Order: sequence, then structure tokens, then C-alpha cells
Amino acid sequence: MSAPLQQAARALSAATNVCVLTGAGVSAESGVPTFRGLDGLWKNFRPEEVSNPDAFARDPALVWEWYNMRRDRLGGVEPNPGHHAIAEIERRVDRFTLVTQNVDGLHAAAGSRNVLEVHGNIWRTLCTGCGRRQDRTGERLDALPACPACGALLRPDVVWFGEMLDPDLWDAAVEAVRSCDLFLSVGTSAVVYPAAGLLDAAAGAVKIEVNVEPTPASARVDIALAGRSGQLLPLLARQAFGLGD
Ligand code: BV8
Ligand code: ZN
Repeated sequence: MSAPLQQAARALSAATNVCVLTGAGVSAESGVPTFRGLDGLWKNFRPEEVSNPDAFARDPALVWEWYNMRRDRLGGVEPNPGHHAIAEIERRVDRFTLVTQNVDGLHAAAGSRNVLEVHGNIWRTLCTGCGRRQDRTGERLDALPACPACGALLRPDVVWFGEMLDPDLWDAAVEAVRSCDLFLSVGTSAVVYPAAGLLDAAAGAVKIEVNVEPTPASARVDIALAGRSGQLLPLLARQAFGLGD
């Protein structure tokens, strides 16, 4: 057991109020491609073409092609040991908040309860006409899905570049980070704001990062653990809470 991992486990076992921030690197362990990795989702579709409102206004069919491809690829994908370790940590500490940039719903599927999906959820649709939100988990949607209530064009209920995050979710995330005594950033490239700025709001906390490579956050944390989330998170939880194998 490396010294940093031991140090991180000691900090976790002493923590009473934990805030975890996750990114695509946690779902990567379930086979879900990340955004900026080599096999990344943005290999064929550039972010500016598919992840902003202007792109949707210009070519909704292209944006839906990308989201329907991602929804289809998520079909049958299961949470991995990293997701389950985060759910276990939540069960073991007094106060816990999970802030996720992931839109795939895998944290809830693993049993995480207090989850703030600050970038939305790919399974939900939002009507551009009447504003209805609908859970369309597992369904195959049309190339240009129409609202069952008003007939207007639906969009994925996710936050695109240039769009505001849900103010209530964001306020809850900032409050959770400000009040936590341990902040754990896992599997995020820490380049998308405002989520990447949460680390700097965790003033009084022990700050830990888990990532396979250094990120702009690595120099701002107390403990940077290099490795895969699906391996390090279960190790961390076992070491911190003396969980059996
Ligand atoms: C906002 C949609 C206020 C959901 C996404 C200029 C004009 C306009 C805005 C801006 C601007 N300049 C800056 C901004 C702000 C902008 C921003 O931050 N841009 C960056 C890129 C410069 N942010 C916004 O626009 C946000 N809104 O600021 O509103 C505002 C309003 C108007 C004008 C200005 C400001 C909205 C941000 C949300 C954007 N939506 N996606 C979806 O389709 O999924 S972003 C996209 O990136 C995803 O949401 C994703 O969650 C997010 C972050 O990516 P990561 O999760 O970190 O994934 P990534 O692939 O990058 O990295 C994976 C990491 O995992 C890597 O580090 C890798 O090493 C690691 N890893 C891989 N495998 C493993 C692993 N780690 C461990 N184990 C493994 N096995
Ligand atoms: Zn509608």
C-alpha cells in the first residue's frame, strides 16, 4: 500500500463530511468513452459541433445523432467497482455529497443517494416548447424526437457549453464543498468550469485526486493518487473502513 494511499485512507477514515466530484474517468471503468481521451467521444464529433445550444439550433439532427449514439452505447452498461466504492463511502460517513459531471446515471444505479448531476442526465429529455422534462431511460428516441405533450422538438436534458448550470444544484454543490472536511476529485480532467473550480472552494478540507494522469488540479490537492478509479477507490474504501475483501 503506497504511502499516499495510506495517508488518503487515514484522512477518509477521520472525515465526517465528504464531498466527491466525479468525471468521465469513473465511468470509463465501465467501458464508457471519456470526452478528451484517445478513444474520446469527441474524436468524430467536435464539442463545438454537438455540445452547445447554437450547434443544436443549427443542426439538431447531428446533435441527436451524437446523443442517441451515446444513449445506445450506455444500454446494458453496469456500474463498476469505483461507482460502488463511492456508494460505500457514502454509507460509512456522517455527511456525504456526490457532485458528478457525468450524465449517464451510473452513480445512482450503483446506490449513491445524494447525487448532484450538475451537467444533467442523458436519459432525460427537455421540451424546447413546453419545458417538460421526461425520464426516457433505456428508450430509443427518434432522430428528431417530438414532445408527446406539445409536439415541439425535444433536447437532451444536459448542460451545454455556454449554458448555466441549474442554480439549485450548483448552490448545493458549492455549499457541500465549502462545508466538507474531505474533498475527493476522481476521473476528471478539471478543465470544465464552473465544476473544475469547486476544488478551490474546498478551503478547509483535505483535498485528494484520483486520476490516471496529472491534471491542472493535481498541483492544488494535498494527495494526488495516480491510478485507475476502479482499482484505487475500492482500495481506499477498504483501507479507510476496514472492509473485508
Ligand atoms: C457556464 C454536456 C456560465 C453534457 C459538457 C467561453 C465561452 C463560453 C463559456 C466558456 C468560455 N470559456 C470558458 C467557458 C466556460 C465553459 C468551460 O469551462 N469551457 C472550458 C472547456 C474552457 N463552461 C461552460 O460553458 C459551463 N457553463 O460556464 O455557464 C456561462 C454562461 C455563458 C457564457 C459563459 C459562462 C457549462 C459546462 C458544461 C458543459 N457540458 N457536456 C454531456 O454531453 O455530457 S462538458 C463535458 O466535459 C462533460 O459534461 C464532462 O462531464 C465535462 C468534463 O469532462 P470530464 O468528465 O473531466 O471528462 P474528460 O474526458 O475531460 O476527462 C476524463 C478524465 O478522466 C481525464 O483526466 C483522464 O485522465 C481520467 N481518466 C480516464 N480514465 C480513467 C481516468 N481516471 C481514473 N481512472 C480511469 N480509468
Ligand atoms: Zn412540449
